[in-house]
Amino acid sequence: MSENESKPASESTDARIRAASRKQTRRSFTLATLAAAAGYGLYRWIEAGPKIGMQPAALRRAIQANAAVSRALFDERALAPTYPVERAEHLRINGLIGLKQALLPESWRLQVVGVANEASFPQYVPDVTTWKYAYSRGSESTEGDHFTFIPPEPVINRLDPILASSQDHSHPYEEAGQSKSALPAGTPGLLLTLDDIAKLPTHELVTEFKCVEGWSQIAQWSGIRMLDFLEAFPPAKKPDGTLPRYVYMETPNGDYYVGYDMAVCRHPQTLLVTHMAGQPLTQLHGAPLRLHTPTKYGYKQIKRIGLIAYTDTKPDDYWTKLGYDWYAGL
Ligand SMILES: Nc1nc2c(c(=O)[nH]1)N[C@H]1C(S)=C(S)[C@@H](COP(=O)(O)O)O[C@H]1N2
Ligand SMILES: [Mo]
Repeated sequence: MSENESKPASESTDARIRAASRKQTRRSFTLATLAAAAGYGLYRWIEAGPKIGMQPAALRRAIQANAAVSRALFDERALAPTYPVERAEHLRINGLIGLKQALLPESWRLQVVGVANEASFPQYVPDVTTWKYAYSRGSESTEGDHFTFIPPEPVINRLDPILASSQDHSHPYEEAGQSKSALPAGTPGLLLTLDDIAKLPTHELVTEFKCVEGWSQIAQWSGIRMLDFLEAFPPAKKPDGTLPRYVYMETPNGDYYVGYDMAVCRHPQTLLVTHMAGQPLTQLHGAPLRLHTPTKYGYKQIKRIGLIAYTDTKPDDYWTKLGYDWYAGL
């Protein structure tokens, strides 16, 4: 038996991922150097140009070109760098689609659709769409209860610099409209509680969070791996024996929605997050469950997940609909 064969399979996989990761870091550095060389004049031109959605149009086109390059060059499984926990910051709040009312925590369930042998699970229901989420305007908040601090909308607008600066759009954050992947009534599936999810092993990750608007912060996340979730609640095979290629997620009211390739969901750093900075998620950071994937931009990291559906039809995706790259790869 060679030295390599005696190692557990996961260890050699990890080593390969790390090697690929180092390669990616070098390439990103080269791209950054080129971008810096393009200089201040270009930056001024970008700032002065028209805005489309979240960012200046010119910057968005450049990012889309980079996304195409990254798809061609980079291994989807390359690991994003991690940091010592001391470097973690308090992540700012950005993007409130689907979060404008406080969700009552006891009314939360995770709808899961497309699970193999779903009827054999105790959480099986014949129609997940009849589940009623309940909301509060938040004014009756109890001291120290992180679920009820959400202020009414006008206060949110004043507090959030991004929202405050985008007042020239009539509905800047709801422009993509309803999801084409919304579930039809009568869709069977599972209704999971947070306890059902918390039974899976917890993982912690300190990674850089990057928003396509051009800011980034190091944050400390903990939750369960999407990979473990997929094992606990595996997708049903299609009649031809193959697995569905996509995962679709949306907020409880369906206002924000994101589509993922199965490969992203199986990435070892893709987490279903329950805690940030050691504390349970707050409402505006996506309580009780959000997605974190350090290999993708922030707009792929949905807050307040209400539905996870396995599907073989490429799902609708809020920002892709508005012209942003589906892969959103870093
Ligand atoms: N439900 C929901 N999730 C969302 C968004 C949103 O508007 N609604 N915005 C996305 C974007 S663009 C970013 S940058 C991150 C911001 O996460 P944060 O508020 O925790 O910093 O959330 C992402 N997930
Ligand atoms: Mo973002």
